[in-house]
Amino acid sequence: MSNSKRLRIAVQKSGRLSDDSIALLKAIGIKLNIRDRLLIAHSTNQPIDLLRVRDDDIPGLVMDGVVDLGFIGENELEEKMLERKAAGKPFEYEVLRRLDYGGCRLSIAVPNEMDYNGIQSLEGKKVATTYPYLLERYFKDQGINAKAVMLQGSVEVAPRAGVADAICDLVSTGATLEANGLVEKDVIFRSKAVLIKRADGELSEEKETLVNRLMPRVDGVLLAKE
Ligand code: PRT
Ligand code: ZN
Repeated sequence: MSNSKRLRIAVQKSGRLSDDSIALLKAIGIKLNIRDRLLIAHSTNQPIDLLRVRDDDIPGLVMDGVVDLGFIGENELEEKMLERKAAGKPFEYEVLRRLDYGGCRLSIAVPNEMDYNGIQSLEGKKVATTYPYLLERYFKDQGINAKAVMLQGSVEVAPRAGVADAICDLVSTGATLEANGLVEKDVIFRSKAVLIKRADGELSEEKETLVNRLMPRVDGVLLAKE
């Protein structure tokens, strides 16, 4: 990014968190000129630049100190933290605020016809997921020997395709599970969107002052919506 004096904020370019994150920035008085195809958007009234990327990239951008702040779902944040920790990469961050959108749960679901008597029914089985680190941590905590099979998409069809015995995926209404003949069994993680800050050293005084000026406005917006 061109000017390191400007506060850099990473947001999801296009997806479930994009609109609410942009709406929050606007609600706290940040004017943005967003052009659809561009990676970077500059604020016209604050020393702030937005980096618009895939949500998967946001934890790493914050943890590597490439951006100062980021909006991200806790599910993705925690998964990437575990992955980076295992790989010996920087994995630290600070949560500034838990937000009021992006709510979902990461759950284990099994085919309707499966005889399921608790998590021990998955002993020795394969479970398809996009969140292998969160799932394997859960198996470990529960003392279960099961295998997380990584799939980037179409997780809900894995049992029918014979790729796995069960799945572990994000759920909000449950309609996707139902449409695929699956039943939600164990919630392993509850998630919302959060605003995070890099923790790899202090921000410059100007940036810190700006963040400290913006946070009460975020609180005001969250409170007004309660
Ligand atoms: O392109 P990019 O990588 O940026 O986007 P993405 O496709 O990885 O993510 P996106 O936009 O789908 O989701 C971004 C974040 O939104 C997630 O990481 C969660 O924090 C949050 N979120 C909230 C959800 C859901 N609710 C959700 N329901 N993310 C995904 N889903 C999917 C789920 O995977 C399943 O396919 O919706 C389906 C289930 O929904 P129901 O309502 O049928 O239960
Ligand atoms: Zn993604």
